[in-house]
Amino acid sequence: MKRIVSGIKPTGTLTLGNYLGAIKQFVKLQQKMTDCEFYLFVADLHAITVRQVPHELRKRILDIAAMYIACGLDKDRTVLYIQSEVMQNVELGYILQSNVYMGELERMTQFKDKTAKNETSITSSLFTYPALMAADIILYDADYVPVGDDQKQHLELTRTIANRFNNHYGDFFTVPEPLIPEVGARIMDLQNPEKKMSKSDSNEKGYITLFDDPATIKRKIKSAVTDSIGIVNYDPKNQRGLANLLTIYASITDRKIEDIVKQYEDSNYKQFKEDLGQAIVDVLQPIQEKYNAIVKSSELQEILNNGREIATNYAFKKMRKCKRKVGLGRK
Ligand code: AQP
Repeated sequence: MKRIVSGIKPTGTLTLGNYLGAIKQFVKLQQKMTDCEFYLFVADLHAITVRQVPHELRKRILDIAAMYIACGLDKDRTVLYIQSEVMQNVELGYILQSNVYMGELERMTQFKDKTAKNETSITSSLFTYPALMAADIILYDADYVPVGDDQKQHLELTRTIANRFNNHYGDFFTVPEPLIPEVGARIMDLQNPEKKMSKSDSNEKGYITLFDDPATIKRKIKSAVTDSIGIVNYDPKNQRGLANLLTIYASITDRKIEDIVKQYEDSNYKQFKEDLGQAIVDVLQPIQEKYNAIVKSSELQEILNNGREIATNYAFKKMRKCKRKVGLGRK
């Protein structure tokens, strides 16, 4: 059976970008790829690469786990776990740090972007993050990893690391393939469509969270940056903000961009934005209801306990063999 692995960092409140670019794709994959098993984790160790407030972090970990289920993942076909609860992730992460070069890590655009924004307090774990990410994936012999556009480079490095390890120590890790969605691959910031929508962004107007109420969602869409052209058309070069809204519209409703453009050919941005706001509300409201029902339930705790047990069993056996390959320990 093929395995798909993916995770989300609890660095902020989940955004529409996380939903459309990752969680929704994951739900679709689960419906389509019935012969695959799904390992999904909350990447709390990655979150602490930048300073977090402990009680907020702990709350977000459960929020993300609950949201995964609320967004429609089949809990009976998902091994859902918290990254820090499976210690072998860290163990392998360290071994993989010894199989990746400084130059490779320095080339990662996400690291370059983050250092550019926050020049004074860059942690060493932010720099070595791709080695831990590689461990998250290859420890479980993932065949596929669904990733947004922005994570493509990290996955490429994961493949490089896995191949390097296999070449040096003999075939051992499965080399994962990326699964990149066609629509919704990259959702941009509503106020600055030059950068992607991010949950840790300081300007709340730039993103919609999965917890926003209907009025907030509509207000944020209404104030999203567009242009003075005034015609609903998909032109990412000259109408970047509008192109982003069209991408969101298409992705959230599972429609084609050209059909939406046609629908609004005699209309204006105001009507378009009102309908888009409503379309987002229609999708997020039932998700929020499900989230409220599950987040404090014992069911969620059971799902996470079960996930931890399955992931640990696999990881324990894999690491025992991995350490033997590398020559660590006594036997
Ligand atoms: N704007 C986006 N459009 C499409 N997909 C996105 N993802 C994130 N932002 C967008 C996808 O969500 C998954 C989980 O991401 P993550 O939390 O592990 O890391 P990230 O990509 O760094 O997400 P954020 O929201 O931008 O977090 P911060 O602000 O902490 O850096 C990934 O599959 C990602 O592609």
